[in-house]
Amino acid sequence: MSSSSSIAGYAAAALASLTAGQVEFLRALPKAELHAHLNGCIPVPTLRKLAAEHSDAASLPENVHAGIDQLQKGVVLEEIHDFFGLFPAIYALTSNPEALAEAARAVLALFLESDPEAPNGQSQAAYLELRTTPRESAHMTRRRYLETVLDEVERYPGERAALIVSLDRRMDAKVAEEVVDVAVALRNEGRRVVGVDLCGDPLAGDMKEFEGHFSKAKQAGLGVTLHIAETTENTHEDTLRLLSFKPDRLGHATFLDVDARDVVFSNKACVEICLSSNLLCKTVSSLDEHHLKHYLECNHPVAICTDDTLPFRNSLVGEYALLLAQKPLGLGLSEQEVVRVAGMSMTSRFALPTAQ
Ligand code: 6MZ
Repeated sequence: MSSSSSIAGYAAAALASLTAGQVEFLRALPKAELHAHLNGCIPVPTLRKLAAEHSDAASLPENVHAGIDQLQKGVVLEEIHDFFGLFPAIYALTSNPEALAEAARAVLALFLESDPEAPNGQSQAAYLELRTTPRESAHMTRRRYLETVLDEVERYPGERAALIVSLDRRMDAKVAEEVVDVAVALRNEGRRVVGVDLCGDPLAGDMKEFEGHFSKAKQAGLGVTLHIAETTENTHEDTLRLLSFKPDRLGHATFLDVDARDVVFSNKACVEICLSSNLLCKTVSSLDEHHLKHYLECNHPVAICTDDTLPFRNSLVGEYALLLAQKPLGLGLSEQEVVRVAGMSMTSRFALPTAQ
């Protein structure tokens, strides 16, 4: 899977504006992808293969094929809430262990295997922390789901890949507890689970319910990252409550008010920045308005990430191109600044279990 021919939109335009030397510089730069959702990063050809291989292909809902066509052409989102409707069609294809393993293998390869377009065969990421929400189905338990993904992650050495277990804001207390218990148990068994995440529709759920789950994960030595303040509708209380869980990293953190920013700056929690995602979900109107600029000015740790390469049709190299390209296609950072930013992603990785 190539990183540039299959990409489109903001990242592709930024990449196309760079010289061959600049592209080579970005490819060779050691960088960590710390915010990539498994089911949001499945390459289109893999989705088509899974649809064809489905045990009862005729029974697949009609919207699955139409959904894949739409993802290939590019989805246009009016607002971030439209985004979450894309997943049921994808989930219909990754609901048994064999299909899930195939999807996980393809996503790991996308980030970690050599890119056919790179002259020296570099991969996009030196290291990938892949995240996923364990789903129960007629074919697997949540534990089996995570074991299946871990089997694929652990084909790579610890310095290249690890797993973050996501809790969805829509989960009820019983399911969230089960997910954290399984994540901790797998970690204690020496499996390569490095953290837990909170994701899903940014307005769903009551965050009071989640505090105990994240504190249990922390006590077990897992890193904690939380999607936070992703929309203007996220309340001050919601944001401050999530910060009170003392996360190690934050996803997006687009609409932090002054109080919340003070907490984030004093805790030095790394902010996972997803430029194309924010532009395409219309939570940020232009690169010039992006909150990344503020974090860079304040020398606050950030990690540049892709979020969901499937709907956003981006790549990690493309996201870094958005830093280096001249305005208005990019932020016009110098190569030296880009090296510093990439270095921050590498130092913000979660710790591996001691045995690895
Ligand atoms: C919040 C997101 C997200 O876990 O099934 N997800 N949650 N904000 C985002 N930014 C736009 N992008 C993806 O991957 C898909 C799931 O990740 C979450 C959503 O809950 C989505 O269902 P997994 O592998």
